[in-house]
Amino acid sequence: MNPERSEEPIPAPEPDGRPIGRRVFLGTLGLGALGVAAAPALQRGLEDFLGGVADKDPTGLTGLLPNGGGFRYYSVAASVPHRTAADYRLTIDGLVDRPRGYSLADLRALPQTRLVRDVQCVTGWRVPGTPFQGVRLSHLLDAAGVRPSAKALRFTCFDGTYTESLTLEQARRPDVLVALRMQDEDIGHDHGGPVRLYVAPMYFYKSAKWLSGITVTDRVRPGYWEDLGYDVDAWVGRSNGRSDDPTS
Ligand SMILES: Nc1nc2c(c(=O)[nH]1)N[C@H]1C(S)=C(S)[C@@H](COP(=O)(O)O)O[C@H]1N2
Ligand SMILES: [Mo]
Repeated sequence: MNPERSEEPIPAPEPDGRPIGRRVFLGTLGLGALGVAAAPALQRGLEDFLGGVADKDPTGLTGLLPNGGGFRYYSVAASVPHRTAADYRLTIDGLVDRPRGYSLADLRALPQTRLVRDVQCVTGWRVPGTPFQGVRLSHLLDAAGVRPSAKALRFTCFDGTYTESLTLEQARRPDVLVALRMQDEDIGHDHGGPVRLYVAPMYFYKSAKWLSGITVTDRVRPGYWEDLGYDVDAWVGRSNGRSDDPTS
């Protein structure tokens, strides 16, 4: 089942514990209450509520397994095609002088950066000291030749659904990677492999899995969760009404 397209009411946590239907909930968004009454509930539970349907571990038992590693697997798409070194491609286009596509081998041949930071999801779970490795996004931007009118990036994914955004200034930070490895292994399918974005200082929803496109744009276009109420500037501990310790 695809949670986004479902017409079924999906139980959602309310502050008082009563479930509400999805349509009712989204209707509230449509009325513009997003910034007012609905915001605290959104910030606590929206991802669990919509994304949690596709969570591969609704029982929470993964945390007890040796390979769980504290991560929960998230996908807003019901199914995601597998891509390998043979058919993976990352395209960079938009406001650049040299648009191009990168194969996995192309990306592996570029200078690699390894970072070890905590991962923090906006729903509350945190995984300490997780290694990510890949190519600095700034490297790919320099290679593409970003035009002066450019202000932001839009990220797209081969799940066909998820999107993300960064300002150009954020994207150029040295702790933002186009990641090929996670936990010192090639990124597996469930964690968004073969290539995902890794934005170390921001909530993990910024780290788009199954990354397939980077488009340089003249303004920020909010991503999937941001259209549903999450903060566009997603600094850990300084956004989404949360006070977690920073991650980077
Ligand atoms: N394509 C895609 N990327 C995504 C998501 C998603 O649903 N689809 N979920 C985001 C959220 S909310 C989190 S917490 C992390 C989860 O990453 P993991 O599944 O590797 O734990 O991926 C982020 N990137
Ligand atoms: Mo998340």
